[in-house]
Amino acid sequence: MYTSGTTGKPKGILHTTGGYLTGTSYTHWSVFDLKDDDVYWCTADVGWVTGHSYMAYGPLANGATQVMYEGTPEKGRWWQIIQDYKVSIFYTAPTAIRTFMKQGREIPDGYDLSSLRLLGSVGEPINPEAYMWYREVIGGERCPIVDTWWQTETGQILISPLPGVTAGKPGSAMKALPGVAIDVVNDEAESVGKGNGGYLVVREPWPAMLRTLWGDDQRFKDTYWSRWEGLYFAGDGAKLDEDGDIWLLGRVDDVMNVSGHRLSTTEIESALVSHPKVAEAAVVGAADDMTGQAVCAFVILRDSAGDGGEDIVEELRRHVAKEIGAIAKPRQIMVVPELPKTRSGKIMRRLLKDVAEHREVGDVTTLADSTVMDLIKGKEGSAASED
Ligand code: 7RM
Repeated sequence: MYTSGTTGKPKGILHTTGGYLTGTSYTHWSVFDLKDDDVYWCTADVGWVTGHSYMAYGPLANGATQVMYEGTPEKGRWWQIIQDYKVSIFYTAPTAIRTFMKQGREIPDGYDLSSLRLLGSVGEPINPEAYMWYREVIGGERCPIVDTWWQTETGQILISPLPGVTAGKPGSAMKALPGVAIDVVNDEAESVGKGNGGYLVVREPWPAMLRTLWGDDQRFKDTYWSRWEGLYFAGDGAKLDEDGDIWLLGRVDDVMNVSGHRLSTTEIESALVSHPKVAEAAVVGAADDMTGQAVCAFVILRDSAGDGGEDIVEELRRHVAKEIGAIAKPRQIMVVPELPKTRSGKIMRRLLKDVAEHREVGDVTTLADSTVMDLIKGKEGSAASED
C-alpha cells in the first residue's frame, strides 16, 4: 500500500499475507464487537488502507455482512443507506462528520438511524465537538464510539477503546489494544508518564506491522527505526492524560514552535471547531520574524453562520486565546470555502503553509480535488488580521 504522501515522496508499505490477515481480522472482530447479525458499513475509499483492512481483508475474513458504497455523500444519502439496510456498525472519518455538521442536523434527523449500535472514527483526531455531534445526532446517545488510531504502516488498529470494556472520552483514542506495546517518549526514548506529552512509539512487534518499504530497505530503517534503537517511531505526537489515556496531537512534522512554545495542530484546530460558527479548521506554523513561527488558521464556517459577520476573525482569535492561552492566538485567520485534502480526507498542511508563507503552492497531484487551492488562494489577503 502506498502512503498518500502528505509530507513527502510516497512510500510503498510492504505487508505480508499471514500477519496482515491476522491483525485485520482480529481487530475487526474485537474493536467492532462483531456479531453474526451485524450489518457493517465502512465508508472509506477502497484505495485508502482503511478500505483494504476494514472493507476487504478484515470483514471478509470474518464473514461479516457488509454494505459497500461508492459515490459522493450527497445530502441524506448515507442516512438513507443506514435506514434501508439497517446498518448496525458504522465506521467513518472525522472529515465526513464535520461536513455533515456543517450542513446541519435536520438532514440526518429525517431518517431512522435506530439500527445503529456502534460508531467508529478513523483518519485524524476527532475533535471533541465532532465526537459529541456524532454521538448525539447519529448515535442517538446510545452507541459507543471507537476512535481508532492506526496507519498504513501498522496495517491494523493499534489504539482504540473496546466497546463494553473501555469507557470513551471525546477526543481520546484511549488505550493500546491488548498485546500492543504503545508508549509516549521524550527525545531520550524515556516514557514521559501520565500527564505528559511526547512522541508516539511502539515497543514490540504486532501481527500486521509493515516488513519494509518496497524496494528501499534503507529508507525503511531510516524512517521508522533510526530515531531510537528498537522502537518503532510512528511520526505522531501524543500525550497521556492523568488516567494514562492517549490523546493524539497530529504529525510531529506539523508541530508549531511559537516563541519557544510547542503547539499542536490538533489542539488549536479543536479549539476553533468548538466555536459555534466553525465547521472545519486547519492550522499551520508560518515563519515569523518576531516569534520564529506564528499560528495561521484556515477555517470553513457552518452553513448556519452565513459569512460569519464582520468581526468573525477577531472573534475566533479571541476564542482560541480563551480556550488555550494567548500564545496560541492565531496571527492570521482566513475564512475559506474548502480545505486541501487527500482522498482519505487528510488535510495537506504543507500546501496551506505555502499560502501562509506567500510561496508558490507545491505539488497538488494527490489532492482529492486539485482546484481547491485556487479557491483558497483567491481568498488570500481578504481576511487577514495581525497585531
Ligand atoms: C488509518 C489511517 C495515518 C495517520 C496517523 C495519524 C492519523 C489516523 C487517527 C489519526 C488521530 C486517529 N492510515 N490518524 N487515525 N490521528 N486519531 N484515530 O489513517 O496511513 O492514512 O494515516 O493518520 O497521524 O499517523 S494512514
